[in-house]
Amino acid sequence: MDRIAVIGAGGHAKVLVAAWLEAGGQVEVILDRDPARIGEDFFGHRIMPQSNDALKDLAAVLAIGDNKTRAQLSGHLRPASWQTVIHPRAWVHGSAKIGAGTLICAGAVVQPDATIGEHAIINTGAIIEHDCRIGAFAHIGPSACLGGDVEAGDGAFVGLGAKVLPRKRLGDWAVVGGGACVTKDVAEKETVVGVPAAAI
Ligand code: JB3
Repeated sequence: MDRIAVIGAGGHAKVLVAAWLEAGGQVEVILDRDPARIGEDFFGHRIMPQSNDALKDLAAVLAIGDNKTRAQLSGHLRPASWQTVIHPRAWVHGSAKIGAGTLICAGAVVQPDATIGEHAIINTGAIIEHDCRIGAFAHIGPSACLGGDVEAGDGAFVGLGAKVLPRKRLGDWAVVGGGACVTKDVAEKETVVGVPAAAI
């Protein structure tokens, strides 16, 4: 397995690096933009400042939870490639398509014919049912559950433990609050919370 560059050194990076190491991967460098973090130890590595030089000839992954930040960084960082990270205790059907730079966490389930875009996060224990289509930079939170044939657009966020009923559509950059239950389509950039989920 490649030695990769990890971009970001916060809580999400802990989850991502742990998954990568568990999958037999190795880390070459950890990059963070916060000057106060530089030189700190992170999984046995000294945190370095972010630069395209540091990414030269390396595969990299965006280990930052904020969807907009991952979208911005993917546009101006130039690693050799973007690394997909799948925890060995995730279950991903062979027919599912997972985009470059995407993280599939421990206990997540991705069923047949689901497609997940680039730089997305399928967090701990999330369930992505058959034929789901999830856009780039989306984040499906821990224990969230998407029924069959759900569509989540680019940058969509589904909070911890939320449920989305089959065949519902979440627009680009839509936000579903933790614990919500989505029973009807959610418009682009709309935020919904509660059971049944309603716009706020
Ligand atoms: O809820 C769960 C299970 N995880 C959350 C995750 C999805 O999002 C977690 O609890 C946090 O809410 C959040 O994790 P994240 O993104 O690691 O947040 P934080 O702990 O604040 O760390 C972000 C790190 O990324 C900080 O060290 C920032 O300095 C760094 N960062 C932010 N923007 C950046 C950039 N680093 C680089 N290299 N480049 C950036 O543009």
